[in-house]
Amino acid sequence: MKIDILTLFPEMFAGPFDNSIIKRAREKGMLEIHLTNIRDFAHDKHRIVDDYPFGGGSGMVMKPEPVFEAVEHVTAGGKGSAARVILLCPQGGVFDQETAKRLAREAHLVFICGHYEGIDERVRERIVDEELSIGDFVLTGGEIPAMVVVDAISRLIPGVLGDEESFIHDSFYDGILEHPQYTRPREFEGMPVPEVLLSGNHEKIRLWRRKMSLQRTMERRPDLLKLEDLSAADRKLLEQTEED
Ligand code: 9D3
Repeated sequence: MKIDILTLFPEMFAGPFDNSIIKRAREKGMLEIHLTNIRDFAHDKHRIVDDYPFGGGSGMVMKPEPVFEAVEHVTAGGKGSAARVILLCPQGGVFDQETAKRLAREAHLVFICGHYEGIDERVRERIVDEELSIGDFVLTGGEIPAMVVVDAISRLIPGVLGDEESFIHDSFYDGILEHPQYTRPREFEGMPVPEVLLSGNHEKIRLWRRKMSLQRTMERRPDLLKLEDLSAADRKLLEQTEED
C-alpha cells in the first residue's frame, strides 16, 4: 500500500510513523508513506497558500491551485485515477473501523490535510473522492486526523501485524468492549486477580470474559449492543451478576 499525505505542516508527522508497528511495516516494504508539503506548489515568491473568502467573513481559505498541483504530482491526476483521494475535514463522514477495513484494501491513498477555516470548494468538486472526520470535536487541522486514520488502516494491511496480533482483530473484534486483563503479580496492593483466571478451566474463563465484555459494553457503550442480535447464551451471561 502506498500512502501520500499532503499537508502544510509535514514536520508534524515526524514521530507517529517512525515507531513500532508502522516503522516495521515501512522497513519490510509493505507500506510506503510519503509526505508532500503543499506549500512547495505555491505559485508566488511568498509561497502563499491561503486567501480571503469570497463573500467576506472571518478566517482564511486554502487556495485551490497548490492543492490541485500537489495531488497531480502524486497521482496520474483527476477523480477515477488509481489513487483514492481523501480530504480530512470537519464536514466528512465519521471514520470508523468499517471505513478502515474498506480503505485497507486500496493500493494507493492520498490524504489532503485541511487547515485554516476551510478549503476552496473546487478541490472537493474535482479531485476529492471522499471526506472524513474523526469525530465531533474541533481540532486545528487535518494533520492529527490523518495520523489517526493512517494508523488504523496500516495495522489492517495483510502482513503488517504478526500472526498472533492479527488473530486478535480477526477473531475477537466483534464490536464489543474488551474484558478486564491481568498479569503478574497475583495480588497487587491488596487487589487479587479474579480466581476464575487462575482456575485453568478454559471454558469457565471464556464465559467469564464474554460476560465481562457484554456487561461492560452494556454499561459504557450501550450504542454498540444490539440486544436483538445477541445469542440466547449471550443474553444469559448479560443477566448474570459479577460473581456468578
Ligand atoms: C467555524 C466552523 N468550523 C468547522 C467546524 C471551522 C473549522 C474548525 C476546525 C474548520 C477547520 C478546522 C480544522 N479541523 C480539521 O481540519 C479536521 C477535523 C476536526 O476539527 N475534527 C475532527 N475531525 C477532523 S478532520 C479535519
